Amino acid sequence: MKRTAIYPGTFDPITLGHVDVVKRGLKMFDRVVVGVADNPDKSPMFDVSTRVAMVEETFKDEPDVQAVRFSGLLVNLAHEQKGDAILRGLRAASDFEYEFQMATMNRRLDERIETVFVMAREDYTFVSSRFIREISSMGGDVSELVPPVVIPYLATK
Ligand code: COD
Repeated sequence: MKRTAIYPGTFDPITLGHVDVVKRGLKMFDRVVVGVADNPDKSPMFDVSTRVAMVEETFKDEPDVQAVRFSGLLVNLAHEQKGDAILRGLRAASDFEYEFQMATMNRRLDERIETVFVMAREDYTFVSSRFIREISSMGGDVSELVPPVVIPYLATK
């Protein structure tokens, strides 16, 4: 039976840190569904369709990775997509508290769905969408930190 991981996030925009998490997820799961959150509270730089498009273009040659937009509860997305686990990445101790609360809450909502963490690769521990947005909007070079497809999107901002 195929094992599916749901990798949820804001992906505003997708970075090479996110790509690394997906690739490592594919070593443990047959399929990774990247769930792009449509969360109006966050006022992201890119609208949700653009964030989904960037993920789709990044993984266009990877048939086992699919991008979907979601709103509402993550566990509902996991049910819809027949997900076996939630996949998340950990960069530093500062990520831990939020991730721990989220994993605990999701387990309360559905006992069967486990959250699986992968540690960020050393070269990407400092990469975050927030820094990418900030550096890029101030004219800095982020080409070594995001998938090449993201660069033209950043240039529109
Ligand atoms: N290396 C490794 N991992 C990384 C890196 C990196 N360089 N950068 C980011 N990551 C990891 C993050 O730690 C995270 O695990 C994941 O990648 C996605 O990151 P973001 O920043 O794009 O996404 P978030 O953290 O903003 O996503 C939050 C959700 C949208 C998942 C969350 O708000 C949610 O689940 N919303 C749905 C509502 C819900 O179900 N709520 C109840 C559960 S608490």
